[in-house]
Amino acid sequence: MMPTNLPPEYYKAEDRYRAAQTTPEKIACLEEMMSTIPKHKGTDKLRADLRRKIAKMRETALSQKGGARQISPYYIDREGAGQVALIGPANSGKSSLINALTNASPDVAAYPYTTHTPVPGMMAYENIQIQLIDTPPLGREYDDPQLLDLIRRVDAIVLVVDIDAPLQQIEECIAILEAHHIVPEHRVVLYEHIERRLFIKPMLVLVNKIDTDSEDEDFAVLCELLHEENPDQPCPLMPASANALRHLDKFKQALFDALGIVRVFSQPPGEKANFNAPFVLKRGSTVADFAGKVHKDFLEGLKSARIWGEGVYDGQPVGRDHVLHDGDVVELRA
Ligand SMILES: Nc1nc2c(ncn2[C@@H]2O[C@H](COP(=O)(O)OP(=O)(O)OP(=O)(O)O)[C@@H](O)[C@H]2O)c(=O)[nH]1
Ligand SMILES: [Mg+2]
Repeated sequence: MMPTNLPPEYYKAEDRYRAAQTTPEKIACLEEMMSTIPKHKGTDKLRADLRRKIAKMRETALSQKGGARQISPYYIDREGAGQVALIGPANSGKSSLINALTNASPDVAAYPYTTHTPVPGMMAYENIQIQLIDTPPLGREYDDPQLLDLIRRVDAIVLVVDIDAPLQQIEECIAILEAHHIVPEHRVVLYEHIERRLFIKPMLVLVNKIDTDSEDEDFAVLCELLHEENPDQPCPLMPASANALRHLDKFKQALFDALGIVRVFSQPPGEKANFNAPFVLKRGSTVADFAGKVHKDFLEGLKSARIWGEGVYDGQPVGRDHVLHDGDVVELRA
């Protein structure tokens, strides 16, 4: 029984699914199909079928890793503590920022559409690495489905705009994302009553080309304007200059915060913790989650844990459900 009330986007995604060459592309299309199906009794079976198909494809993808990656540059293996896409209109300085912040060196040029395919790079932040992906421009005439699928997969989005035309660029890019059901976290209240599945992503808006104090003033005006327009959903604006290397440390820290992760250190009994090698966990993770990451033996056999860090006294014994904070040091015993 095929429900007849599927939206047109479902069929568009289905067409793309049929044309897809690689398993990752196929998975992305199936996920898109899934997200367009309204949730009610009449679609239960269809959604269950799709879920099964996606699970099967994922297995196939795992068995052909490497091969698939070569075929589609849009499918980038996650590395480090988080995967973040730098997106935005042509010429806003995405590639320049990737050059300034990571070990990668994509081409930079004064003409638009310099970047044709995504390029990943690693950005050091204190004792962790965050993966940043340079992407081709996002624009009305350029809403490339592969790029949108890449954005659906990442942990956070950095929207890079130019201080010369920030308002229009922010509005246009967010409109394109939302037309494809990708909603920045700060705007999620606007979608409270929407039935379908949304891709909700933490977002920072990086206003680039703030090269001097005079642009700092323009940036301050922009912040005020946007805040007045939308006091309830404050847009997380950050200044930057890729060329003059200004404000970049603050950006790194804001991005770390946006990723919603904590760094926790393992201290083997009788030894010192290695502060260069944190375990990275989602905010809200517990001692039990941490134990599972450190060693599978601890999952079942964890006897006790002691902790040094926030909200505890040094070496305080804690249970499996204790929620960890960034920078905590934990000693596990099996
Ligand atoms: N003044 C100034 N110019 C910048 C800055 N960052 C980038 N630019 C210039 O802006 C132009 C575009 O930079 P790119 O880094 O290639 O921009 P992009 O967003 O990657 O562009 P596409 O790949 O075409 O989407 C180049 O001429 C850069 O030199 C900055 O911080 N200040
Ligand atoms: Mg570029």
